[in-house]
Formats: sequence, structure tokens, C-alpha cells
Amino acid sequence: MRAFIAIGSNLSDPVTQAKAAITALEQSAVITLVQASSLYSSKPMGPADQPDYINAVVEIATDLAPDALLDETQRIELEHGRVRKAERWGPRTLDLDILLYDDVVMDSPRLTIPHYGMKSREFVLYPLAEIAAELVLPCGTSLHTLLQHVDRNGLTVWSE
Ligand code: ROI
Repeated sequence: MRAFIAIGSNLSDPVTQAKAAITALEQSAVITLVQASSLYSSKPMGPADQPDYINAVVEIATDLAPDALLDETQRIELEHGRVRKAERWGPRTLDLDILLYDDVVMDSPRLTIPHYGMKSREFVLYPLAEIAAELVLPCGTSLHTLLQHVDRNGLTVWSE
């Protein structure tokens, strides 16, 4: 199965966090990394008094079912020092969000696929377009169409 995962970090050296997340996905015994987008710098969505984010999107191949894939991404988050804070939409060390899993549409207490926020988030859509320009979502909407409605909002490719 093919899936797309969003990576986000704005604490504890976000560039290092994002790169470590990509390495961890690459090294996972149960995931094959197919491709990774560039790293992007983005303005925080949510409270503005937090650092800018580093975001990326990766495509993976896996035999894991969606719930088992979530277990694996959460294992990686925890391994990389993720601490869940009380504040909603507050800063985070490492976030791995399952965006898409084949053409699966599901809504369980643990997991909503496609990711509920992906259609409006520039820091998801532009990195996704870099690696899967011709993608069409399970609802039939193309990534091209979504991008026409979402401003870059200061999103830039991060370079050293
Ligand atoms: N804002 C940006 N720019 N990037 C993120 O990855 C991100 N993740 C979040 C919230 C707090 C919604 N804001 C974000 O979870």
C-alpha cells in the first residue's frame, strides 16, 4: 500500500528533527520510504507566539494496516522526544500525521484518513505537490484544484 505522511516540528532544532524523522522512516523494518519532499519553513498555524515550523511530506510503501501504521509513526514520535503539551495547537518537537493511505476513507476515534486538515494547509499541500503533483484525493478532488485555493502564506523551501 502507498501512503503519505506529513512531518512537522518547531522545537529542539526542527531541521534536525525533520531529518531524523525521515531517517527513522527509512530505517523502519515495516515501512519503505519511496520519496521525501524538500524541507519547508512555514508560519505557525494556531497561536502565533511560537517558532516557525519545518514541514515535509514523504511517500511510503507498507503492508501495515492504517492502525498499525499509526502505531509505528507514534513509536517514532515518542522515540524522538515528543511530549504532548496541554495547549491546543501549541509547539511540538515532532509530529507525524498520516495524510493519505491508498484510497482509504476512514474515521475512527484514533485516526481520520484523509487527514482532516490537509485540504487547507499550505505546509501539507505544497510539499505533497512536490512529490505527487498529479495526486487525486479519494473524494475526487485533485491536488491541482486544492492548491488554487490555498495561499503559500510565506511557505519557503528551507535551505542551509
Ligand atoms: N503549523 C505549521 N506551520 N506546521 C505544522 O506542522 C503545524 N502543526 C500543528 C499546528 C499546531 C496546527 N500548526 C502547525 O499541529
